[in-house]
Formats: sequence, C-alpha cells, structure tokens
Amino acid sequence: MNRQFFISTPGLAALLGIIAAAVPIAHAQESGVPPVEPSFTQGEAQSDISTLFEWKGENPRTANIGTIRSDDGVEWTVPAKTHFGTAMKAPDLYNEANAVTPDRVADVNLAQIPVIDAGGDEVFTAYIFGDNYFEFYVNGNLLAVDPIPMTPFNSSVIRFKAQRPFTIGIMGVDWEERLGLGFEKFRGAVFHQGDAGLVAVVKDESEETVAVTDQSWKAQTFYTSPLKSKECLVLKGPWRDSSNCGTDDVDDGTSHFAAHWPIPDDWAAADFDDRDWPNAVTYTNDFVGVENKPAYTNFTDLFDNPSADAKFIWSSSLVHDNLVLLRTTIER
Ligand SMILES: [Ca+2]
Ligand SMILES: [Ca+2]
Ligand SMILES: [Ca+2]
Ligand SMILES: [Ca+2]
Repeated sequence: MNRQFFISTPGLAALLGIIAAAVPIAHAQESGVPPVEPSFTQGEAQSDISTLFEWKGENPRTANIGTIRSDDGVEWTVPAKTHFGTAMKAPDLYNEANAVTPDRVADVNLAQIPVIDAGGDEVFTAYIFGDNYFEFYVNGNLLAVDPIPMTPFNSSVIRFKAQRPFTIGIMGVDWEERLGLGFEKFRGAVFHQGDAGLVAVVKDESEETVAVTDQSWKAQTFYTSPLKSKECLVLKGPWRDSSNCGTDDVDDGTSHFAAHWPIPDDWAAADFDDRDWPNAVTYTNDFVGVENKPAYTNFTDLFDNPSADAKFIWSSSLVHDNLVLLRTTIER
C-alpha cells in the first residue's frame, strides 16, 4: 500500500523481505515436501474481462476480472475466481462507498450486524481489514465476502455462531489493474507493483479476543506475479519464493510472467491438512503503509491492542503474491 516506501527504498524493502522470508523457508525445507510446479502465463489477460466494482469517489479505480490461458492449456481467472456476485457482502466496519465512516469501534452498533449460523451456539465477531479483498470461511462454509474488491480501502465486521474448535479460512486477494500481471496503474506509473496484507481480530461474546492474525496462521500462495522471468521464482518444498523477482515498477511489463497453482476444493475445511503450508509472514503497519487509511487507523484499539496485537499477515511476498489462502483454528 505504501508505494512511496517501495519506490524510494527498494534496497531496504528487499532486505526486509529476505529477513521476513528466512525463517519460514527453513521450516518448509525441513518438511521435505516436494514442490507443486505452477502453470505459467505471460502477459496481460485479454479474455472474459468484466467489472466487479467501480469506485467513482476520490482516486477512482475499477476492479475487473478476466481469464488467461497458461502454456499447459489451463484457463485461469485473474486475479481470482471469487464469490463476489453471489455471496453475502460482509457488513461494514468502515466503508466510504456506503458512507459508513465511524471514528472508533465504540460507535459501531454490533446489535445491528446479523449473526450468521456457522453451526454452534457461541457468537463470535470478526473484524477484518484486507488489502484488497477477502472471502471469509468458517469450517469450509463461506460466510461473507469483502464488499470492495479494490478501493476504497474498507474494513468489515462479521458476526457468526460457531462451536469451538472451529477453523477460519480467508482467501486474500491483492487486486490489480493489469489483469494477470499483478501491476496497477498508480500515480502515473503504468506498471506499478501493488502490495497486499490482511489483519483480523476475532472476539467472543464477552469481548475476549480469541484470535488475532499472527505467524501461527498458515499461508499459501496460489497466484504470484509479476515475475520478470519464470526462473526468478524458487520453489523450496511448499515455499513459493519470489524474493529474486524484483519489486520495482517497470516501463513495460507486458512480457512479465505469472505463476498459478490450482486451489484445493476443501482448502477451508476444518480437516484440510495444512501442516505442510508455510506459516504466515508478519509485516509491520509501517511496511504495509496504513497510516493514511481510516478503515484501519480509526480502529487501532482493535487491531493494535497491546495485550492482543493483530499483525498484518501474508505469504513471503507482500508484493508478488496476489492470491493467498490463510487458515487458523480456534481451539476450545
Ligand atoms: Ca476491500
Ligand atoms: Ca493492494
Ligand atoms: Ca497490529
Ligand atoms: Ca501484488
């Protein structure tokens, strides 16, 4: 999100990326799991382009999707196949597009938020800020999707009934304007590398925090781009490491590559085996760049609570990894 950070200090960003990636790579190598080879596409998607959402306010952006065929003949939806058109939209914590702009969480009337039945009697409340889009599952059931695929930056509150233990699955998508390439058109840069990040807090009915996003979550990437070459992507066990691929904006990115992996049908289920997925990588608020986003900063007592600090999480590349699946289990 903080484009200036990447533009002005690419060396530092790369160094931080290497440091952030070092620990999980070691873990993944130890697991001895053979890597899953991706399908590669090259260039911008040109087929089945449609608009999911158009933001016409300040800094107007359009969230499109499209399809692109890989070398091996598989058709991929980019940036992601979503349930945006069919699923319930997550209620707003903060959303300029719906004129929901509370100054603090105390101004949010939780009683007005519908409680979704996810199987159980205990009521939980999840607060989520995702750059840019998320779909929220409990025990494999899709409860709600982010109402804003790209911008304006928004945050959501989802209430549901469940029984402990239960598994939360979140599909996170870093949206793009150059479909299939992961590039944005941003402040005059026509091939700008956008970045991601997601933070969430889950509380029980007594306001006790039962989960925050941190490195104990599992995170696996299923779509990564732009890659300046296929070879810059390094597979180490289940680790899909793009740290050699460069995060600078380019003048012409139309020949860059993307890597795609098929998403397991049951990835969000409680009994899906995620032991071989890498742990999530955490990123600081500064690195993600949220200081100018009230959808986050109006709720720092939620997201930056000193006794239960939710971290921004993602896979090893906040820039290249554009479709990341995240999982955690809330124990008894
Ligand atoms: Ca969003
Ligand atoms: Ca983004
Ligand atoms: Ca935090
Ligand atoms: Ca990206």
